[in-house]
Amino acid sequence: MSAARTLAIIALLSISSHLPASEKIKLRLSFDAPATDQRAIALTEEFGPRVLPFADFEPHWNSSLFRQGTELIAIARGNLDMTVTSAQQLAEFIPIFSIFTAGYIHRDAAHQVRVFNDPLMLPFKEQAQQILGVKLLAVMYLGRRQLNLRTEEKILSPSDLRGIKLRMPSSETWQFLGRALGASPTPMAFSEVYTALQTGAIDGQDNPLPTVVNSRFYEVTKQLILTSHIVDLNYIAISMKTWDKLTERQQNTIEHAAFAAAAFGRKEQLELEKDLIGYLRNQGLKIYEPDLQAFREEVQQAYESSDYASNWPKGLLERINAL
Ligand code: KDO
Repeated sequence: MSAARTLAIIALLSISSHLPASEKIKLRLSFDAPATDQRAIALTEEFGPRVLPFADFEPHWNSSLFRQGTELIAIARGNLDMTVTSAQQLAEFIPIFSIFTAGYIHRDAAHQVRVFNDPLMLPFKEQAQQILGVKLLAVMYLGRRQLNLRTEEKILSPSDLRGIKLRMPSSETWQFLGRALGASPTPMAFSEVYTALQTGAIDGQDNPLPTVVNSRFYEVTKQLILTSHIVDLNYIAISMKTWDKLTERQQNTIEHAAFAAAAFGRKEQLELEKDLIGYLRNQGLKIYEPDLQAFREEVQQAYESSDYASNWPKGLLERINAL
């Protein structure tokens, strides 16, 4: 964080009233990313300090508190205050979220923000609150997911992925995306992926370039295929039980802090994505541009003819595409 920003935050904190530690609200967050991931840094540097006057932000990275995919249930049961969740995890409980898990649905980071801020998002936010007791505060940019394999065969189109054992996150919609890409998907928690690539238990994984670097997957893989099959996102989420304990002023501060963290993380992640192709090539990875049209057509066709699409309110896909 720049010195100017640090001074500004200190100044902000010094004038605002600090609650005694005993009266501070505890905000325990569990997330599956490592502390060095840009989204973790964004929350530590931009969210924590802004809520310091009245809340004790306590992040737990690397799924050290709750396993990946169990955070939303923990919040619903009152055992966790915050998490960074995904459309795929929400879709496990709220089918309409499956539209945001479809390959090629979001065009870029700016499109994600327009969609999240648009009135079309209200039913999604309301259902998350009503069904899970979770409030979605802001949308984080995770990045364009690429195929990252330990095999060396050239992959140009979905048919080349036949028989490739591709690890995808455990949510059912991730497994669907793996099949839509033409591979044989296998579910696995994020924290197990490096070892599985090292031992050959899987042929590959998919994640954005910043994650491939941050989790050092390039050490145990041979190639990247730039499918950009989903411009992936996360949502900063807070328990409604925790939210309802806050004053309106504290709620506004929390919303602003989440927005600031998401904006900071998005800027950093976009910067990283630009620079990492060269870096990964220097680390020995072969990097290929596949037949994007072939992947896009195959994936979009799979979703449009899927049961998921029957959950999507009429016209919603067109409204998302029009933003
Ligand atoms: C993953 O498990 O591959 C995934 O990318 C899923 C995302 O939704 C997100 O949870 C991410 O893991 C973690 O934040 C690690 O980057």
